[in-house]
Amino acid sequence: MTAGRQALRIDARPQAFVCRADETALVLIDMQRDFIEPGGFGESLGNDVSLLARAVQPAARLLDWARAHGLLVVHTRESHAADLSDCPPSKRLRGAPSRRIGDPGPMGRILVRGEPGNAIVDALAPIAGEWQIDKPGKGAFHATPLAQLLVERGIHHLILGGVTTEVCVQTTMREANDRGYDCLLVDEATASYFPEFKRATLEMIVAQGGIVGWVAGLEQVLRA
Ligand code: C5J
Repeated sequence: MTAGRQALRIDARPQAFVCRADETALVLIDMQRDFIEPGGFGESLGNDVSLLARAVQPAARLLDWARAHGLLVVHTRESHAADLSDCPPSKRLRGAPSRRIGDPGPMGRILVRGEPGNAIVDALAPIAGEWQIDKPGKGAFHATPLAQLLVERGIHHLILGGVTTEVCVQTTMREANDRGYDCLLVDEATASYFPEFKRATLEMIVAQGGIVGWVAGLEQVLRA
């Protein structure tokens, strides 16, 4: 049996998560400077971005593990076209941020594709062969080619990390769950500006026998 076809067994809640490396993708959601570093979208909404920075090092260890096991790696970026044609007014105008999507900031235009702030943080920079999906919504399946690409690659299981837990990560996980994917979220590799929202999200995922999916600690994954 080739390495990719071997089963990986991860101790998880609510029960073990079993997958094959060649049928599994690591999906890192929106680990972007715009959310994690000062001066971006996250801070413009009044958030303490240092809370998200905590997930970077665990996500880097998870990424190393996925690369070593030959998993497909997918990085997503929440981003909009320069003319904001894919940003509905309901998203741009909601709330009272200090800077709106498309406004200039210290890392370039907020949440606009190709701007410095829109890049993945250096510690998690994609390498050749990894997919980068630009997504205008919170879920990674909305208005992106992700669904078709995963089908073409024969992917059945997703291991997820990224930010923020209760917004883009949870939305993506629910979209994937509805599309028939078994999804595992890695605790330390995800973070929220609201720690209580992260905790509640992890509990929602595993409740009722895993109604949305599985949750595991980083060490449990690394031992698989
Ligand atoms: C948010 C995200 N929180 N990546 N985006 O607006 O979770």
